[in-house]
Amino acid sequence: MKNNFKVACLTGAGISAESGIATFRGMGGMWENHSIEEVATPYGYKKNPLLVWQFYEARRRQALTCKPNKGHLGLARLQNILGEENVTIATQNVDGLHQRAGAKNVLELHGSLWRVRCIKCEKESESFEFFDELPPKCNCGGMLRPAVVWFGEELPQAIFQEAYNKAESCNLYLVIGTSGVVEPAASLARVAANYGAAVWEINPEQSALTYLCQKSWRKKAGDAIEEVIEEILSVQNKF
Ligand code: BV8
Ligand code: ZN
Repeated sequence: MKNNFKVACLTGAGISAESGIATFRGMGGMWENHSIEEVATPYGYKKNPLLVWQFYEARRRQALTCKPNKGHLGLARLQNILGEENVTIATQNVDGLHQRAGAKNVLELHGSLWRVRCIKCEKESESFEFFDELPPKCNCGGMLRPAVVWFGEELPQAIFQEAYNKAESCNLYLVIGTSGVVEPAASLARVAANYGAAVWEINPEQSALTYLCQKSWRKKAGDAIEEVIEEILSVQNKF
C-alpha cells in the first residue's frame, strides 16, 4: 500500500540524554564549565583554538563510547514501517547517534562531531580518529576545526532548506528532546504548524514549543517512543 502519511521530526539533545550525552540546557548554557562564547562560537575558536579543541575532543571521545538508545532506535523503526521517504529526521545534535541507530537521510542542522573542516583550504572530511596533536592540522598545513555550526554561524543552507520543505509538507511533526530555544532550528515546528501539520512533543518538561502541540508525552524519549509509534499507526489513515 503506497503510504503518503508524512512524518517529520526535530530532535535535540534530550533524545541523546539516555545515551549518556549531557544536554545543552541541562548545564544552563554552560558546557563542562566553559561559557558558550568560549567554546561554541567562531570568536572563541579564533581566540583560543586549543581550548575549543580540548572541549570538542573530549565530546568526541565521550560520544564514541555512547550507544543509540530506544528513542533513536524507535525513530529508525518508524522509518522502516512508513518508508524512509515518509519519515524525515532533522536533528540539532552532532553526535551521529541517529545514524548509528540505522536512521537514513538524517538532516544534521548543526553539523557533526565526526566531520572536520580546514579553515585554510575549506576541505571537509569525515574523521572518527582521535587527534593526538591539538589543534589538528590539514595536509595543506591549515588548522582544522570541528565541522559543527557554532552560535552566530549560519546553518548549512541546503540541509536547512530540506528540513524546511519537509516541515511544510508533513502531516505530523514530532518535536523530541529539545527546549526549542535555539533558532532557526526551533522555527521548523512553527513552519509545520502553520502549514497545518499536527505537532506532538516528547519531553519530560515543557518546552518553548509546547504551545504548538496537540499532544505531549511528559516522558523520556526512550520510554515514550513506542507509545507514540502506536499512536501514529492508529491515526495515520485518519489524516
Ligand atoms: C544563527 C552545535 C545567524 C555545536 C549548536 C544573540 C546573539 C547571537 C545569536 C543569537 C542571539 N540570540 C539568538 C541567536 C541565534 C542563536 C540562538 O538561537 N541562540 C540561543 C541560545 C538563544 N542561533 C544561532 O546562533 C544559530 N545561527 O542564528 O546564525 C546567521 C544567519 C546568517 C548568516 C550568519 C549568521 C546557530 C545555532 C546552532 C548552535 N550550535 N550545536 C555543538 O553542539 O557543539 S546548538 C546546541 O544547542 C546543540 O545543538 C543543542 O542541540 C542545541 C539546542 O539545545 P537542545 O537540543 O534543545 O538541547 P537542550 O539541552 O536545550 O534541551 C534538551 C531538552 O531535552 C530539554 O527540553 C529537556 O527537558 C529534554 N530532555 C532531557 N532529557 C530527555 C529530554 N527529552 C526527551 N528524553 C529525555 N530523556
Ligand atoms: Zn587544508
